[in-house]
Amino acid sequence: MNPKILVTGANGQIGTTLVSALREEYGIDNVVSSDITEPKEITGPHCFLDILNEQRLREHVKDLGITQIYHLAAILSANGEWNPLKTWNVNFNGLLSILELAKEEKIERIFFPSTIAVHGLNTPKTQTPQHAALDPTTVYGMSKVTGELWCNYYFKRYGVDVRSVRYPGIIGYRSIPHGGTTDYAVEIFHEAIKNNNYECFLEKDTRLPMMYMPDAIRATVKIMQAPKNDLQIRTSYNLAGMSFTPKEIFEEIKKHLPNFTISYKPDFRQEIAASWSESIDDQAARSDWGWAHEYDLEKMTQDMIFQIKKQYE
Ligand code: AKB
Repeated sequence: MNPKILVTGANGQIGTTLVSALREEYGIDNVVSSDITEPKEITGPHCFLDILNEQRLREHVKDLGITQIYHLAAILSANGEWNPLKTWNVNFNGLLSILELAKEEKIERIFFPSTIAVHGLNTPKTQTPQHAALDPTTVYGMSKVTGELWCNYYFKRYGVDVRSVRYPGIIGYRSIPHGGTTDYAVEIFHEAIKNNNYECFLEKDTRLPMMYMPDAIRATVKIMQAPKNDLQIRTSYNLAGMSFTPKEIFEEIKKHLPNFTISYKPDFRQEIAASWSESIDDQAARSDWGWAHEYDLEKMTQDMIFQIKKQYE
């Protein structure tokens, strides 16, 4: 039988694409999107839901007969720094409500997105291992590390089947990310195609782990479909696709758009980026549940340019 799915934070960068993928996989009526805003396009059942309204959340889950929750609602790294207490409240208390509800209502499976933002200044910078020091400097990163530990606790203590990956920066053409440090890697495509020029808010040699959206969606669906006993890690799995610097992605785009120019004007996001890893070792995900990425910088750039050009035409 198909699961009945609730996606929180469904209008965000990942949610927009994930909801379509889940509707294709499980049927339109089996996937309810929710957010504090209306979706740009109504493609199936949607409800207004503020993740801090625990009672509403509970009512929706019961009334709709929800069996799985993809809990995406969160404030990202850069925006989080403008209002740390609100970010903690949304990111951490929102997750706790989901975990409590999952325990009480016997929700079959939960997906919790973690992030490379859990890494910090004492984390090994290259090929960051699955088990490493996690000492993030942003409130977003702090809320995600703590969230990972609580997910593990609910799994071990109450059997709540919560699954998680640490997303790198995600690049996609269907939605514009808001409030993240890796957002430049999406903006750069739009500005290259619209204006032939981009002013980058990170320094040219800042290397960060990234992933193309189709890979991120495949990873998410795959870990949620994996047999329970295959998953040895119940905090969150490292996940890798590619790693590049602003200069490298600029050079790759320039192969397609020879007149494209870039300038660099680092802002407060530079310090956040500098505290994160440059590349990730995701061997555990590969061996436990068969994860494998498909897109590298070259293949992703080619597709992004093709898709975004189509949108502007
Ligand atoms: C951000 O930049 O905050 C996010 C992330 C890496 O989790 N894209």
